[in-house]
Amino acid sequence: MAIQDIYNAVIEYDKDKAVQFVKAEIDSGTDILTILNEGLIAPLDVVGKRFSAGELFVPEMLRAAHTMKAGLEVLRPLLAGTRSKSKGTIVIGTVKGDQHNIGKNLVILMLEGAGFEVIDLGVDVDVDRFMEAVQKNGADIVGLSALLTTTMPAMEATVASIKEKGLSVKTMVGGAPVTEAFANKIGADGYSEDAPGAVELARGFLAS
Ligand code: B12
Repeated sequence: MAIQDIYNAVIEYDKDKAVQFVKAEIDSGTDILTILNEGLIAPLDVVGKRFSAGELFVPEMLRAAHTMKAGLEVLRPLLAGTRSKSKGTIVIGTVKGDQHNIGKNLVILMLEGAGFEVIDLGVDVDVDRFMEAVQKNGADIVGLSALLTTTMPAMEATVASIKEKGLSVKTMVGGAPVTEAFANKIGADGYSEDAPGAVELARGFLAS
């Protein structure tokens, strides 16, 4: 049994095997983040590349995502850890026009595990909904996710509105096409390429 088996199960859209192999890797003591990154996330990159190359289509991308999620469910309790008193409130969502939520949900899982209270606005969230939720919940941080180059302008518009309103909330951004340079350009307070990095950012914001 190896990480490669989990990877292959996702590529082959085999949920049962994905679940079975993730359990086996946990039992054999493999690091949880290694299982997540190498077994469950890496194959989605391959699926994305095959989609770009026209070798597979949206239904296959969706099946791979569902298989990955089935494996992720097994890891969930281990990733979430034990809840402690809230360390701060974070409003998070995928920006307008974008339906991708796997990465965002992973970020939420790890933020909650680290003791933050997270308000998940879901996907396709417009500027007004972000603003309302930040104000209503007195959020300390707002997290924005985007997976499409076409929705990165919506991320920029959301950060700009928050700054314009003068809300005292830190902004952090992420998602596959988002880079540190883009985050700096749009004036976001932080960027991370993955979920553990999002936790570090959030801790840093609230410590300062
Ligand atoms: C699964 C998937 C789908 C699924 C989504 C299912 C779901 N519930 O999310 C479905 C099939 C619905 C889908 C649809 C589409 N998709 Co799609 N999809 C993907 C795929 C294969 C994987 C995405 C994923 O879940 N990755 C795994 C997660 C864990 O990674 P992640 O999202 O990057 O998140 C991590 C980090 O980025 C970061 N992070 C994420 N969010 C945040 C937020 C904060 C605050 C922080 C700090 C960090 C952070 O932490 C996460 C965990 O480590 C990608 C390819 C890829 N490798 O990205 C294409 C991809 C994103 N899709 C793509 C496209 C084109 C589409 C469609 C337009 C296809 C179509 N013609 O209909 C539609 C768009 C629908 C819409 N309006 O949103 C393109 C985008 C190309 C581009 N340049 O914009 C990609 C890159 C595929 C490709 N290579 O062409 N897709």
